[in-house]
Amino acid sequence: MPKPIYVLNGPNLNLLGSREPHIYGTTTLEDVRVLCEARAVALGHTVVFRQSNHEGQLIDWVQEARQGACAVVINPAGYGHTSVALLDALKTLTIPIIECHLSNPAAREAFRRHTYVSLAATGVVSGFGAHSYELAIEAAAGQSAKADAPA
Ligand code: CA2
Repeated sequence: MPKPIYVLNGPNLNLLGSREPHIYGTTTLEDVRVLCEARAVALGHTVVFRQSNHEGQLIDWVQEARQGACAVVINPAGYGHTSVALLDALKTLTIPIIECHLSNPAAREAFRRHTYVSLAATGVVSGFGAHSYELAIEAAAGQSAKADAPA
């Protein structure tokens, strides 16, 4: 069994499903966790699924992923647009990093068009609501298998 895929969620995503459904949908974060687990298990993987409103906590989990994960899926939420520290932590990883967004930040306010996380990401999935996470799990599993394949 490969190491787990870490799925890390940033600030305010614990409110998913209860506010701004026109932007983020009605799916809760617990629903998203169930979707991620199902997709991962179908692909022979497991997930460690976490959310924090605190930048340092997210950074600690990224550092933990250096040893503990085969890939990271991260929805950095607002910290994607602001956190050089989170970028610095992600840049220490040698495993695939999939940046994931429910909405399509590129189609929203100008300040959402830049994310620091993208500078470290292997790829980005955005705009498909909760399905973005399922696509991100598929990408993480595929990229991790590619990284492990003999040359
Ligand atoms: O589309 C995404 O997934 C975002 O990462 C969500 C962030 C936003 O800052 C990014 O630009 C795009 C916001 C997360 C806040 O989540 C909420 C969920 C429900 C109600 C209120 C906020």
